[in-house]
Amino acid sequence: MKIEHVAGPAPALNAPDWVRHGALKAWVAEVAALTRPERIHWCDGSQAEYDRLCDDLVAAGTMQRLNPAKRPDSYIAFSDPSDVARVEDRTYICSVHRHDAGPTNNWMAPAEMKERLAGLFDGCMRGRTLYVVPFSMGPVGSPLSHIGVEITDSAYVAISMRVMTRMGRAAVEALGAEGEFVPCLHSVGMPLAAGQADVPWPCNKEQKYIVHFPEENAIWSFGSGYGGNALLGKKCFALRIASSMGREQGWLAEHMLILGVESPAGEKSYVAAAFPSACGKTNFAMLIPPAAFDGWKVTTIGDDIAWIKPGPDGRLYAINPEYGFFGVAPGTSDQSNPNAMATMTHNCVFTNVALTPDGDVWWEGMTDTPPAKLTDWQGQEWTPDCGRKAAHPNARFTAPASQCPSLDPAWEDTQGVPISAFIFGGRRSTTMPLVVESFSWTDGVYLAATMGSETTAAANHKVGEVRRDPFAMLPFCGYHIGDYFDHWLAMGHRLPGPPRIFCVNWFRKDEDGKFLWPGYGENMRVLKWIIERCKGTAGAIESPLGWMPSEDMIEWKGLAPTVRSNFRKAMQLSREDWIRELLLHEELFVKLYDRLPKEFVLKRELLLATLWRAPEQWNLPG
Ligand code: TSX
Ligand code: MN
Repeated sequence: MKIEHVAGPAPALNAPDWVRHGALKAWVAEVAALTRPERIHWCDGSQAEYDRLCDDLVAAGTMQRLNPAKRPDSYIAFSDPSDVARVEDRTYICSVHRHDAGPTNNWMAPAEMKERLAGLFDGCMRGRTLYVVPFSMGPVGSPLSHIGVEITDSAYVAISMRVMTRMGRAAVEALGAEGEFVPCLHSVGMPLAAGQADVPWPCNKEQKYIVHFPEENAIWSFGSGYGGNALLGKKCFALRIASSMGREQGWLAEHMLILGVESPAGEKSYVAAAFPSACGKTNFAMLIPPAAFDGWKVTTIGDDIAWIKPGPDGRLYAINPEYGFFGVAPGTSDQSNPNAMATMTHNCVFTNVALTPDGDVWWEGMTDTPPAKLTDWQGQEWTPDCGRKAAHPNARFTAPASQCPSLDPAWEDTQGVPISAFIFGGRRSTTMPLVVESFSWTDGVYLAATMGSETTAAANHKVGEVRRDPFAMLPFCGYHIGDYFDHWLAMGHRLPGPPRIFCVNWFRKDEDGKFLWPGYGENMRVLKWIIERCKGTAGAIESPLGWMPSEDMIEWKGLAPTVRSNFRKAMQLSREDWIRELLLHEELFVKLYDRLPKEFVLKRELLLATLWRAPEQWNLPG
């Protein structure tokens, strides 16, 4: 991207001899001239470099080393209390035409936004090091992979990018002299005057901007050092920019986990699944089947993002573009997710969790009984009766995927893994059945487009209200969400045998507010039916909503009969609930009206017509 206001002296470019890309060097020089860092460091991605940057971060007070006997090679960081999560209201899609960003994204004209950003970035790295962070999203050299280069003035970002992406020299070498890369410009937005002391977590409390230019595949982020605001390979590149690239180039960038299921006969299937936040996506990606499922194995390809392209055989193939996990820590335990706990025993960066007196970490939900004394995420002394949370609800672990015990052997395969099914799920205490398979690709896209989730205590809104989150992509789609639905419809119609589409709901409750389904590892029972539907070996009943398993089509071995007896309730469709639900669908459709696929209007009418019949005329499992 062209930067207009250039002035003042810049430090030596310092490009190593393995950087042969002229346009990359020119971009770095241009950014340095604008932002005026004290020095420039090109990241090679080596262990020595990681260790040195971690030492620097410890010296700066950003991180503390954890007790090597408890948590080897691991660190804890406390962020500024004003910089703890993605800032959706400061996130922009800057397409030339407002309508191409759609009604669900913030928009500003690119020229106007660039002018504003150029003002903010002018001199914003004074007194700091500019790190050049080259990275590959996906295995280096895979036809499904894409390369980015993040310029950042945060060493915390540089070391996090080494865990979360294939970062360093190999990515630059794959780029060659004129390969394409996504320029990702990031600053914490807190320049240091001569002699000014730094703070442990620099950020800009007044101004934050997370900006995407989908028409030139560029990202500018200002003012935050946290998570998706700052690790630009993840939500900004791998979802927002990549979704826009995928639409142009005929592929999908999705907010999906990818897991493998191996049957006792050794048959392997892969599924990709989308869930909104607070549905246990990482837990599902690392699921451990119940003991009764002897010989069944679940393996992990990824827990957050999938890049999916049609292969030469007409099937869809998926990669996980990431290299690590940036997971929510609170709620993660040896009960909810032993594989995640094992992944973070070493080489892990924890952010905004609590620190134990013996130099280890703790968070709400990690153990039933909290430690008697802690240092909380704000550095304050904490006791169980103090009335505050020890860890921030959005506290994170950053750990290499390679340390995950359930990691799939094919996770770095350059051709990706073939996807048999897409699964969509939300947190719904009513209305949505435990599982349903759509009648067709078009019907499945409708179900995914209208999916919603009940809000939990984590954010500042009414608890229990249903929020529509189409494909779990609402905050992550880099263009008009109506066009996105259309792209999904078109993708399916181009394939000879597209994956089947399923909806699940682990969170249905009875009249007393008790969960009807045990969840966690027991979800294997639903997953098994899904896999067998794909193979054509499981039966189903034709309900008004789609194909559903009856009780005898589910494997119940090893589960208490009381749980089994809840199945019918967990599968029920209520006419009242569904008529209310379809009114809410219309609320969403009105917002997207001129770019809403016509199929959706008709599908909604068809559902309404079917459901209006007396429930005694419905086919339901039971
Ligand atoms: O992650 C969850 N999954 C998916 C696991 C593969 N959670 C945690 C959600 C918050 C992130 C779940 N919570 C799941 C689930 O399937 N189901 C539930 C609801 C639930 C909670 C507790 C019990 C049963 C269901 N039972 C007891 O605590 C005994
Ligand atoms: Mn996510």
